[in-house]
Amino acid sequence: MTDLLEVDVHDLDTQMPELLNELLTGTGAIVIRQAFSAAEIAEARRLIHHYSDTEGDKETHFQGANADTIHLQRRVWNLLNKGEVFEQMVQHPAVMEIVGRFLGSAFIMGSVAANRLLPGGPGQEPHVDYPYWDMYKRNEFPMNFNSSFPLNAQATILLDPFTPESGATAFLPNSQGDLRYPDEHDRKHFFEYAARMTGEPGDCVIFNGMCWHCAMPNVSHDVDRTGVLIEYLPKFIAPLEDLRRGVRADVVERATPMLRQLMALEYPYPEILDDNTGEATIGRDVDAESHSAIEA
Ligand SMILES: O=C(O)CCC(=O)C(=O)O
Ligand SMILES: [Fe+2]
Repeated sequence: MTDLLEVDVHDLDTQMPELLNELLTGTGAIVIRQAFSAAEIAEARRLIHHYSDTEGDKETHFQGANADTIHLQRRVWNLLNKGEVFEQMVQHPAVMEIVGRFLGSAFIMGSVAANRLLPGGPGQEPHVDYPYWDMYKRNEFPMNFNSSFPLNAQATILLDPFTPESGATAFLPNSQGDLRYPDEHDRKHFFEYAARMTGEPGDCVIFNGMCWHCAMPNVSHDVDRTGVLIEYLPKFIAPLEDLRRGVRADVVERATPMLRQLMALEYPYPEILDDNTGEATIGRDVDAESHSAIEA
């Protein structure tokens, strides 16, 4: 069993090279133990249960084989609209520092959603995450596309005990290097050698979305297992959820500079350049303001 490398939030600068290597070329996953307080976790869990009990069935992914149990896997999307606690959760200071180094300081958020697996709920097929998530259509991606630099960082915040029984996310350590979507015939190897992202409520796992992984079946009788799934992307990747259009005005109005950056409000493209007046904006010699809240 691979133990997840634990982040020491009190000595991040010293540990940073080791953490970044672990994500890029090591196992592909690290963990911040007890990143969130019991009160934050309880509030997030209450809200997600409320929305998943009252909203209709939502789009989900990697569940093509589970038509009979799909109702036991519940998604809640666009969490920034569903409680202030999520505004805090997506901008945890240590996560921002690590992801800012991993993806570049102007990184954005592509999605913040919950995955709730009730007892009996199904696991997913092993996969890679957005923007790689449909790489089984390999010819739609650039030639020589490779794992040498990252275009995704995933954070999973555990709201319940993630155990082998409750369906803790499985991942194949070091599988990110190949950068491909696992085939059907890779699954036997995957399930034989997969490690698990186990932990307690409040823990936050950060992993490289190129690493093969999946939610596992919840075979417990009593653990209603929920993870908050946050997808971070470099500034130039189109986000999965349209936060610019989808997040309510009151959330945008009270957003910190970091949250504005995460919602891609500071990233101007695509733009109708034809509407702009004749000043120079980009170039080393232009005295442009930084677009990054982290650099500010
Ligand atoms: O909920 C989990 O354990 C993992 C979910 C996941 O990997 C996904 O939906 O992309
Ligand atoms: Fe995933």
